[in-house]
Amino acid sequence: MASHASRPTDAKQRQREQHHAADPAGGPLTTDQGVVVDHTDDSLQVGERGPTLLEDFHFREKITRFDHERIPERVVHARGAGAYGFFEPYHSCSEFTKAAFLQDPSVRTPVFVRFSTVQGPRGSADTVRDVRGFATKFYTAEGNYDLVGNNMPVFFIQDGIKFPDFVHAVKPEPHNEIPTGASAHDTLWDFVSLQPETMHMMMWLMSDRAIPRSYRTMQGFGVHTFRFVNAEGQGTFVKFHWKPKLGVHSLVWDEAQETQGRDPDFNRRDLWDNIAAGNHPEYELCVQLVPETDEHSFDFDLLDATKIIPEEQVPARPIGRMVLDRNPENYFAETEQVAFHTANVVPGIDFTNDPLLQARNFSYLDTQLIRLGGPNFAQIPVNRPVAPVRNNQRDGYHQGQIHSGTSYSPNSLGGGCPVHTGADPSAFSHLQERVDGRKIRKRSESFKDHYTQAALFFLSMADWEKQHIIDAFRFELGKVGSMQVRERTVEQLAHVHHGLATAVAEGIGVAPPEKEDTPQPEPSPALSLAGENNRGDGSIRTRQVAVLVADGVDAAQVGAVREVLEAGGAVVEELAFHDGSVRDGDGREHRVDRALPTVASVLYDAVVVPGGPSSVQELVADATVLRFVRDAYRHGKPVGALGSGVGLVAKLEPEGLRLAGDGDGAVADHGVVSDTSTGGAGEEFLSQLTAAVAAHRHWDRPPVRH
Ligand code: HDE
Repeated sequence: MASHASRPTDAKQRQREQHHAADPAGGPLTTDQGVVVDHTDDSLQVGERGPTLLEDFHFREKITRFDHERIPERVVHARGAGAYGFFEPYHSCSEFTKAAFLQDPSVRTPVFVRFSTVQGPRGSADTVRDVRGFATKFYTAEGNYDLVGNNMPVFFIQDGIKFPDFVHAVKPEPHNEIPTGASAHDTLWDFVSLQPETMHMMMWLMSDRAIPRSYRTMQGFGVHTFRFVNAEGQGTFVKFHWKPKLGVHSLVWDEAQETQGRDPDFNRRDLWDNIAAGNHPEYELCVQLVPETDEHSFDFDLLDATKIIPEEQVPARPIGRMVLDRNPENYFAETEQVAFHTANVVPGIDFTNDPLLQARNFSYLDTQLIRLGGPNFAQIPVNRPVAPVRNNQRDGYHQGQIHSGTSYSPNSLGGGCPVHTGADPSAFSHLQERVDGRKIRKRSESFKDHYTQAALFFLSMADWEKQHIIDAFRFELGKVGSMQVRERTVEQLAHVHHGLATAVAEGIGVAPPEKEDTPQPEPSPALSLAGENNRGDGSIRTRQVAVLVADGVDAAQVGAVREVLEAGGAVVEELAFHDGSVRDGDGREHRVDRALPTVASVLYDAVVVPGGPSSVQELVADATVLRFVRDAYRHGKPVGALGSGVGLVAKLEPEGLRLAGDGDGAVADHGVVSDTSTGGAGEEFLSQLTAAVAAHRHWDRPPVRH
């Protein structure tokens, strides 16, 4: 299994074979009318060189169907990847919600999840700097519930009426449709610099959260404050979090950019391959609960989607887990046609008056009508509830039901069906919240602090995360042509953190801002990727480790490395100059997994160079091999070297790479693990290598010059 396989893996192959065996269309080719076709390779024409005949209905049908294969892509979140799975609660949540799927640990609710990027079109690259969508459809016994979240807990704007403005600003510019899948351009930053409520979200977008290593190592958030409602009709405010079991891991920007070319499907492939190989991604659903009586006890407004509730203030309690264990059969039918809607709620889950959520509750149904060509999209298999559907809604494009009987209410001729007595305790009934006020267009005063939580995010970061944020602002604003926009953005940043604003200004040719008093909130360690809560289970499961080999490689060392890493759940791939096999140090044939020219360092999480003098001699002479190791080091990845392999890694010492001191045993320095002894890979080396891989990245290395 590999995250960048160019040939079918065993699992994939098996899946295809099973699929074909089960294919009901396993007979002769027919038209859409079921007429068997005798020939599909040549159109019907007059003589061998004559014109094509209009009466060739098979040709016309085939081309017409082809011409109509596309539907409008999503206005935002066009590029996505989906998977099926299940959700099960850990315990009953009846104290807070009557939602049936949150009551019984023995009840598994099927789910479909779609991960996505926001800005780029369907064919854009995966590893762009962007927000990721994390949308979950729960097919519950009480109807479908959609939790349509993102991998960041806040949003760019506070009121949905600004959404078209924001999206127009971030999308490619209208005259030349540039840039694709990127926010580094004038119109976005123009908007940002004039709309300070974006500041908190921009901190997240400039952080490593915007370039996740994998959809499997990404958090999800419901963003808005929602409401749980229990059987007594009592409401509780709730914020939803998904926490990945493997921890939260990201790429670095240089790597993310290169990966866009090396494997534009990097995240999509990673999800697919891991599910196919049985490495089923798992996420914990956590909730932050706030009693209604505490609605006003925060120094921000719970209805403001540009704010988080720090986990130190209100803990995120785990209430269940979701496992994704099945790939879709057909991308279009399932991942493209899935239709999420924030207003798809079930009894026990309700809305708040968050003006962003209220706007979403209109938009998602509306957008499906155009995208899926009419009102019957809930009948598409991926959208169909498992709960029975009975109502008087009729007809319309793509009606798939053959309704009979009456279609109005009240009726007597249809026996009064479908009934709605209003007395059914399991029916959805909206929480009876008292609301009164004037009709006004006015942002609440309680929504006006745009800087404190932006500062909170920055102050909560580890030093390397802060540096990545500064670099990202410099990169993005460095691509902005208008100096005015650059300056205005720096002015905004100056309200967040003077040091950040100054460092950004220096990188983009703008005068540093005046020192001013900026907010000094207490940091929230839960926000940092370095924080304990984001490290996952500490295992090396599914990490991709490259082992570089050539003729003469020490097969025993490779075997020992493979055995230990694979036992921990990592995926080890031996890369040689060509596919097939090499000769090991004893002249025996030794199979390799992949040819080096088809892959790159950025597609792996770690690299190991085993010994074998002639293998290393051949490898060291090749610039791509040195680049492989250099890139891994630059990107903070573990580097392992054994015996003569240490000599290869040492070639990069003049550039600044740091190896731990000499000595016979295994030594490690910031994730560079080496052992010059000529024996096999010893226990000490293997345990240090495993620890280095488990740490994922090693940030505080001395930099290399190259
Ligand atoms: Fe969306 N959003 N959104 N959004 N959104 C859509 O619905 C919209 C917002 C999110 O994989 C669209 O079916 C408005 C916040 C995800 O299919 C559209 C506003 C959050 C997905 C739409 C927001 C999201 C969408 C486009 C401001 C995080 C992809 C196609 C009021 C909590 C779902 C579609 C999938 C998709 C509207 C803001 C997440 C146009 C008007 C906040 C994950 O209806």
